[in-house]
Amino acid sequence: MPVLHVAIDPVTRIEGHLKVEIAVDTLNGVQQVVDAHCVGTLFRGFERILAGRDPRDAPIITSRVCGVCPTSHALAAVLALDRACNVLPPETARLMRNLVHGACYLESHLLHFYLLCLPDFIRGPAMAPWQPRWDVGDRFDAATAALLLQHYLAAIDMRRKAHEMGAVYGGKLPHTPAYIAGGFTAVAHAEGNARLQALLTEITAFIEGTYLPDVERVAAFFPEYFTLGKGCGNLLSFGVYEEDAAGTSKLFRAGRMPAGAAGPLPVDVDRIIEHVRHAWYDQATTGLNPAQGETVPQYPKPPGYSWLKAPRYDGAVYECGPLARMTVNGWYQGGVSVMDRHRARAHEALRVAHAMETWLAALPVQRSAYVPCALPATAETAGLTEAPRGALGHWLRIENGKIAHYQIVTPTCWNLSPRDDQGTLGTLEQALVGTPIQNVDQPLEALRVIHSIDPCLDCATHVVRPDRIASEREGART
Ligand code: NFE
Ligand code: MG
Repeated sequence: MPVLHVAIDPVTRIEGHLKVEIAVDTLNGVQQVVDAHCVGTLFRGFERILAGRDPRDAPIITSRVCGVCPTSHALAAVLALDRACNVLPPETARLMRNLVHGACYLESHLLHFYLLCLPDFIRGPAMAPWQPRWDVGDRFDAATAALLLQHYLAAIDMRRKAHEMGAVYGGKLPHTPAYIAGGFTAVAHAEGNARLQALLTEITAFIEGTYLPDVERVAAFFPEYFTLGKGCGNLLSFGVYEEDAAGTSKLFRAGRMPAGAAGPLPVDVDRIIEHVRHAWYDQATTGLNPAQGETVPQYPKPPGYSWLKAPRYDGAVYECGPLARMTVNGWYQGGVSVMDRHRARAHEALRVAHAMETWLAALPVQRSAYVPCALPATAETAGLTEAPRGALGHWLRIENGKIAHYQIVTPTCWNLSPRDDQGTLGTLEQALVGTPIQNVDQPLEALRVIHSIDPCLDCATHVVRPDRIASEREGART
C-alpha cells in the first residue's frame, strides 16, 4: 500500500492556528504514523510590534499574545522589567502575582482536560460543539459517559469561577493590567480575600473530587495511551511561583531531565538557540540565542513550513509543560505519554491550588504592593517563568529608554517546533511518529496525541457565531 498523506487542517480544540500533516504507512502489520509536520499557519509578529515602544507597555502588549496564558506573559515581562529597574517586588506583590497566575493555571488546566480533550474520548450529545465529529467509539459504559458529560458542563462553570478568582485582584481576566514593574497595582482587602478563598475552596474541591478521578476514569478505559505519544523524552522547566522576593526559591524549581537522566540538571538559558531553517524566517537569523534573536519573516522560503521557530537546548529537542514541571520536581514519577501528560496536569492543578491557599493566608490587607522604580535608559535583561503549557521566556534590551529588542520563546515553540537545522523533528512531531491509526479518514489517535500536549499557536479572544455571515462575524469579536 502507498504511504498515505493526511492533513488535519485546522486542528480544532486548541488555541490558535495549527495544521498537522502526517504520513501513514503499514509497518509490521500495523497502520501507523511514519512522519509528521507541525505547521503554525499564522504570523503575528508581537516581537516587532514591541520595538521602539516604552518598555512599561510590554506587560500590557505581550499579554495579548494569548487569551489562555496572558497572565504568564504579563509576568514574564514584569520580571524582566523588575531586573531592568533593579528592584525587588514587595512581599504583597509576590503573593498577588502568584495568586492571579495560579488562577490562570487552574482555568487553563480545567479548560484543557474537559473542553479541549474530553470530546476525543466520549461521544457527547448530537449537537454543537460535539458535532460535526469523528467517531470516537463507545468504550465507556453509559453511566460513566453520562457522568463525564455532566462534569464537562460543571467544568465550564469552574473555569468561569477560576477567571473570577483571578479578577479579584487582577482587575479583569483575561489580560490583567495589574502586573507592573516594581509590584502589583491592587491592594488586598478583607472582602477580596474572603471572595478569593470561597472560590478557591470550591475549585479545589472540584479538582480533588472530580478532575483527578475523571482523568483516572479516562485512563482506565484508554490504557494504551500510557504508551503512545512519547516524543523526545527530554523535559525542561524554567521554574515558576516565586517563594521569595528575588525568586531564588520557587514552588516549581527550574531544571531539565534529558531522557534517562537520574535527576534534574540545571538550566542555563545561554545554551538556548532558535533554528529557522524549516520556519518562514530569514536563514541569516538562525542559531541565535533569544538575547540576540531576530524576527525577520520570509515567506515562502523553502524548506520552511511553519511560522514557529525551533528552540533547542544544547542542540537538543525538549518538551515542556506540566509533565516536565512535575517530573523535574520529583512530584510525578511516570513515563512520557498522552495519559502521563493528563495525569501530571491534574496533579499539578491540585498542587497549585494548595499553594494558593498558603499565599492567600499570608496576604496582608491594606498594604501597598508597589515600590517606586525608574527604568534605566539602557538595560539588557530577561524574564523567565512557566506558563500553564511550559517554559516561557521574554528577552528585552532597552536603549534610549525604549525597547530596542524583544524576543519571546513560548512553550508551544518548544513543543510544536518544526524540524531544526539538523533535520531533527520537533517534540510533537516525534510524539506522533509510531501512533497507530485505525482510520486514515479520521486519525483520531493522532488527535489525542496532539491534544495531550495542549498546543497554543497564538491567541485572540474571539466569539464565533456560525449563524452570522462573515462581515457580521467580524463585528462580533470581543
Ligand atoms: Ni497561548 Fe501559552 C501557555 C504561553 S503557549 S497558551 O501556557 O506562553 O504558547
Ligand atoms: Mg519568538
